[in-house]
Amino acid sequence: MAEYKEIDSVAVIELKNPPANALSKALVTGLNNGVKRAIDNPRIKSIVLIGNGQHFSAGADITEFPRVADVTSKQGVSLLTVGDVIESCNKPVVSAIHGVCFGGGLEIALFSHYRLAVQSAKLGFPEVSLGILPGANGTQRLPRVVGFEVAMDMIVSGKPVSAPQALQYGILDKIVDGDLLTAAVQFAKTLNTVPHDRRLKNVPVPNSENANKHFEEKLAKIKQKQRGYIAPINCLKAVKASVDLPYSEGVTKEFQLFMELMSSAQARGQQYSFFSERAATKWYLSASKNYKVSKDIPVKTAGVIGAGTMGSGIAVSLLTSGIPVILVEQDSKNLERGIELIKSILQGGVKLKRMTQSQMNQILQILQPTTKIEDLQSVDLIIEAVFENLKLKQELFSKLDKICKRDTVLCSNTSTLDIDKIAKSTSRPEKVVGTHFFAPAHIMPLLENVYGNHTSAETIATVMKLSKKIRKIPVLVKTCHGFVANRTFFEYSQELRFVVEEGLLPNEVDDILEDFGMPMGVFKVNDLSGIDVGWRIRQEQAIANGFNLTTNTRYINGERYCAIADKIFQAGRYGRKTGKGWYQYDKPGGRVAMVDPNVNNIILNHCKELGLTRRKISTQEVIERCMFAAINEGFRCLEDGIASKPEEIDTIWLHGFGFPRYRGGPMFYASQVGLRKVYERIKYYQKHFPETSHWIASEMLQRIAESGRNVPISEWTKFNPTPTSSR
Ligand code: T1G
Repeated sequence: MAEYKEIDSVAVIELKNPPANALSKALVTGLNNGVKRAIDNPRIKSIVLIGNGQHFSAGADITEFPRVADVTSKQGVSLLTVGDVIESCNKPVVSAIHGVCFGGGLEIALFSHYRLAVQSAKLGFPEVSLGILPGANGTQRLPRVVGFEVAMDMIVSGKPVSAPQALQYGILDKIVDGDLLTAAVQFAKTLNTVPHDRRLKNVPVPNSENANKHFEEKLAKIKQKQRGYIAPINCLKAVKASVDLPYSEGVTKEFQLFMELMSSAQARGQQYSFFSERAATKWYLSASKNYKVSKDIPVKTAGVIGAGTMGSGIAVSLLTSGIPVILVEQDSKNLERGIELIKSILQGGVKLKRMTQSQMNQILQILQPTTKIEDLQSVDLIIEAVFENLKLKQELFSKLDKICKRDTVLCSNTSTLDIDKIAKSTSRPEKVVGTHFFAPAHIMPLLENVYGNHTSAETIATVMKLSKKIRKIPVLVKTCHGFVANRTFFEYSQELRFVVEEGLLPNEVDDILEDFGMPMGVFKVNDLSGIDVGWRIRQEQAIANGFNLTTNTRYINGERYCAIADKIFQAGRYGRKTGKGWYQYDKPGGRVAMVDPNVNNIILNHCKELGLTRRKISTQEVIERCMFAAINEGFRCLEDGIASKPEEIDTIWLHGFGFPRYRGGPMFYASQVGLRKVYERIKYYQKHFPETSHWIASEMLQRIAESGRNVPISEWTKFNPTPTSSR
């Protein structure tokens, strides 16, 4: 786990725990033994610590986290024990860094007396995103190198810094070219003793005069921007302790704040999220079709059809990842509007210093706008982002099938339509796949990729690989109406409309959801996506099912229906874009949502007309109803084989809907509430709302709940009553 060798008078200890040298118990013990061996050998004058493979170290081994004591305890070999051994060693210790040097890895480096790195290395403390803080004295050591403000920013944000930036901050002593080991050994040979100030615990925190002011400002920002999260606050407090307390007391404070986080439900949720995001990318259809064995087609050029808001955002995602795009619109007016949209998105990036003006100009060089669909004949992959209408998409795919080279992958950015029905219009159904982007497409991290019954493994591998290339978090699901995202979100939002029909006002519901941790209440989301959009979808569905939907509709085939949204639409309130929807806005397109008495009147009149008596509804009922409805549908997606594991559903909610990371996702939330309780409450709501079929409990949920034991989330799928053959 830690390999020891000697090069002349220098001991080299190589951290070896692929793929990222996570500091497992075994690696930490190996490191400790290596350093002690070097100390005991009189021929050795200095020590180099270096990572094997691609990284120095990704920090503590998160898979070992339930055993908290392993990370910090003074008993046995912990990071702190080995850290003390390194720091107090009289032979100079040099950390030689490449790849990532994160968390506990950076703490090891800060215990070392010198730090060298290659130009491409990245250093940081990402612990906050796991719901914890750097618990091996990182919060006390980093400020002693970089000062209070920079340490606070790095530890509270969790964002890594580049090697040049780290050099500027003083974290690194040197950036080296060429072979890192050779350079580090050469450097180590020039060292004889360890000066007092090379042991960071001896050094005061520089530039701490304005620490109180910076602390207060940061705290206010955290409370506003990371509402509900406790880790950033504890991170901040721990860094502040480095200024307020002597080192020995600061580390005690850090330990106390660390333990508080480590035992919190939030940390469990955030750590689950880390692993579920990774699990979600690992798709498996069969032994010969899965992420390990299936090869992708390299996407060197792409086409995007439709230059509206979605199409433009998709084009930007591709272009900024270096993929040349041919952008197709039906006429020059729409094309021009799309180009302007793309330019304004890129210009926003320049303003935020994410790119320079010249980089923006280079990006525009690889954009080829056209009104001729024939120009797409030789691209590797096409993403269609036209209006959500099956017939329109079928016609388009049929045309593309005739125009494009045989191996072009044809993707539809549909959010609901059955991929098989679109694929049917081509002679290459194996090349047809769904790529469901979320708006705004250049920002939202999720990409819900959807395979149909004929989609080939090669096509799936291609879109999964492309997703990563364009910096998205991909999840693969099977086709059905609405896939996982919209199927589960539909039940969530429908239940909330019922809550409004029964007694609460939209702003009251939104407040509850935002307190729960959603970035935006469902009615504000609805205003953003457009009330007209939802109305059109409902109308089209009704027509397709031979049903006439009116504002008096209360039931569709015996199912409860709430027509308030249709009445909001009828009042010409289409959402933010018209300056009014469920809320009143400061201006059309404005962001400031205000309660509008006219909306309340529409709701109250609706209830009066239907003779509905409104009632008080508790926060608990609101959360249970929307979350449990979504969770039940999540279980149904698993039963139907639309999702293959709960982690996929959770990743979709985290990155498609901004579900609070500290709650892990709806399925993880269910596991925390307890499936027995979830199941019982679903049965309770079914009794009270028999005309809403989403309260019929999923069989899989029922089986787990009635199993009489606390089944871990990783074992849920074993209870699937109807496992699909493809899974
Ligand atoms: N522990 C265990 N496994 C880890 C790991 C870690 N720290 N980091 C990565 N892995 C696994 C990951 O699950 C995946 O496994 C594989 O490595 C490749 O990762 C005391 C308390 C290092 C930049 O938060 O940011 O130190 O899915 O798919 O895109 O204060 O992983 O293949 O089975 O992400 O190249 C703080 C988290 C720990 C770092 C590589 N450290 N990791 O990214 O590949 S807490 C972190 C990352 C701590 C101390 C504290 C990234 C990466 P599998 P990957 P990648």
